[in-house]
Amino acid sequence: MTKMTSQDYIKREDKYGAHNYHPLPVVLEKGEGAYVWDVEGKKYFDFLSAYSAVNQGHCHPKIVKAMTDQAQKLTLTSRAFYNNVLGEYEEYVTKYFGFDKVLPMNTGAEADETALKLARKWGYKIKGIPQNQAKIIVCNENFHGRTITIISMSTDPDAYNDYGPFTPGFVKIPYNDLAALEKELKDPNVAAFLVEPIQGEAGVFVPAEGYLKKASELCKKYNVLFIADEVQTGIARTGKLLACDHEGVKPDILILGKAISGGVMPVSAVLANDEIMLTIKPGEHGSTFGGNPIAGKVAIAALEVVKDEKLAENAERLGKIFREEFSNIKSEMIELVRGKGLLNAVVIRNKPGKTAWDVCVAMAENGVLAKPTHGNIIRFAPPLVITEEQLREAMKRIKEVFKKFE
Ligand code: IF1
Repeated sequence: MTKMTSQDYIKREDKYGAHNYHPLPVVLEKGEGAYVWDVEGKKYFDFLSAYSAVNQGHCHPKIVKAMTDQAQKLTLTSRAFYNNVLGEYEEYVTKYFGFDKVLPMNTGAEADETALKLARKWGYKIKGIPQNQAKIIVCNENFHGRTITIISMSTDPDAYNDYGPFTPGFVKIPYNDLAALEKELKDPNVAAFLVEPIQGEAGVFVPAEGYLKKASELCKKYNVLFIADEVQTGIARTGKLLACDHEGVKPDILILGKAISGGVMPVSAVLANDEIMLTIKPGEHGSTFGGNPIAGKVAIAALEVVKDEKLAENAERLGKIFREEFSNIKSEMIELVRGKGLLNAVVIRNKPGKTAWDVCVAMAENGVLAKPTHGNIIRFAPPLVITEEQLREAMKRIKEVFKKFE
């Protein structure tokens, strides 16, 4: 049997798999730290980190060991019974982030949905909003997942077209606009404001200094829950443990996903204090795999790695070098570079044959993997374990690519 080529793998996926993605023509087989290898053995720097789920680097030995050890003992009990791991994880993660309680789920979307349900429940039970009148404020260009309720909040036609009818009860305001937020907060039926501290999918939109702080203060003033979706910006990605930490903001509800498991399996979490969390009673929410023993052990290991290897500090320091180096690249293709920590994006002036996609294909050929979002924005988000030497080597290759397009 001859060895399959990348094209063989691509053709097979095209035949048997849904066409809900348009991947770069790269077929990966192995990952380790900041590197991945394709089926032809070509080595790449991974500058996407599975959309910031692999902050601890690919196949981190400590996290993989936690997973395989637990998998030999007990994988899943469901929540119909107790097990010896869930409480250990719940205590660890609530103390780690400073909240009374955690509601464990699996994907980011499930965690966002859980936060929406908590906000509505709190709105009716505690704030006293009339039944079925609760409103939740969201920002234009948000991304919180792909469920029908979540895309009901979206302003991106690709996310919501032909998926109606939509879930009601959402008010959309411009991101980074405190006046627009305050105007809506005055409505006594508003239960919560859901926001990404940095809008990742939209193209790494970093709001003005103080936006998060002021927004959380306005929410307090009007008795509205401030919900931070840190699925992508959390777990040290932006140079602090949470993006909210840059402004000392403590959300009422914190949503985590992706790198809380180091990317080895789906783990997500919703954290809140008792007044909010205890509005959900037994039997009022759940999930088959939510909080399973493997997820618990994996998340503890993944969070220990963040602290032990000082990933936030590394992201802060190397992010500055990345943006500095990028601003020195003289290319009329580059409109601007923006970001925080190691969550950065470059806006490309697309021209025929010189689009963000063309740049990403050329970078892949030069051993750096990244992917465009919204046509002309390239997100650069390497694993936070990347060393300065590796970053500089990757930058050298990125510069070579832009030079080629001159
Ligand atoms: C795709 C985007 C990134 C997220 C935030 C919740 C979720 C995500 C802030 C849902 C997920 C992923 C989903 C993936 C690509 C990726 C993505 F481009 F779609 F938006 F990262 F920017 N909150 N983001 O970023 O988490 O249910 O996926 O575990 O759907 O294409 P999930």
